[in-house]
Amino acid sequence: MSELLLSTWTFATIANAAAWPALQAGGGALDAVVAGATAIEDDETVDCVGVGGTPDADGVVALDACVMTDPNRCGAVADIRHYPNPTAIARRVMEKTIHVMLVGEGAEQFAAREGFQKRTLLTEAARQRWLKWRQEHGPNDPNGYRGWVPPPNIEHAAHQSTEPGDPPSHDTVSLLARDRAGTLAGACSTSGMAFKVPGRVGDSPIIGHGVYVDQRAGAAAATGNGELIMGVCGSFLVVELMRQGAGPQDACAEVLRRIAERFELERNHQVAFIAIASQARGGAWASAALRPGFVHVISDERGTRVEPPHFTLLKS
Ligand code: SD4
Repeated sequence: MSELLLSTWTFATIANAAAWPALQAGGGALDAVVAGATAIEDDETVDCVGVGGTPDADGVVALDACVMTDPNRCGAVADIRHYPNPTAIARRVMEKTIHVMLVGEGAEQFAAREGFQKRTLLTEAARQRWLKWRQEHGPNDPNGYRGWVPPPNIEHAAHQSTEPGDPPSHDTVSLLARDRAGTLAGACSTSGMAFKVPGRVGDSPIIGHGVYVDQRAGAAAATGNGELIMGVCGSFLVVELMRQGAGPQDACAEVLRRIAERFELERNHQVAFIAIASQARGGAWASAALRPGFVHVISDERGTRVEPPHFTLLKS
């Protein structure tokens, strides 16, 4: 089976550049998704993952991530505030504990014991974004938490006309890889929704929501508004539909339809999925988005390309 690395949003070219050479040279799928996510986490210019990520409403950067290769092989962390590489910590949770998910202080103690190095996650650029947001929509907003308008996600804003001054928001790197042996792996890493209510955790680190991998059926990963994805167990459902015979594009499209049917969508709501069918199911891959604006990054035998999704549900 030929190697494949599929990831979300333009900035994932950083991930593919870091991870593709080793994958193409025969490296493992799990190594590839962790290396790709780590490269983005370490890049301060990416304002939604790792160092440089956008903080919560209190100005605190809180990172979430997970990795998965099969139902019995997955790891996750959430609310990581002092360590830049939550994906590598999630992998360590999978490999070194009997658990799937560690959060907050306990996750950070685990990271310290495992030798991960602390680093300040809030950059000056992110602090300035937060100060601007706080001035405009801060916690004194008379509507309370519900009055906090979810800002448009960065890539959506870049492709659509949005209100001037809308702050950029939630984006996430989700990665799926297939190695030479045909093994699939998935990872997802994010600083979550910009200016989120402190303590909020989205889909990204939750197995079945942000990522799901079953070597017998396929792999899927999500990006976009976590609350919408969580309402339908998004990534799990994509894989489950592939298990039932759908191709990856139809499976992603069906889950997006389910979201559109069951939520009152707002202008800024975006969701996208990437998916790869298992070897036994033909190995095809696809991406699909709720609205225009999403792009995936694909590396395969033809090289690395940034492309629009195969399917978009809504026109705008
Ligand atoms: C979250 N799904 O925390 C993430 C954010 C994201 O594109 O993917 N934005 O809800």
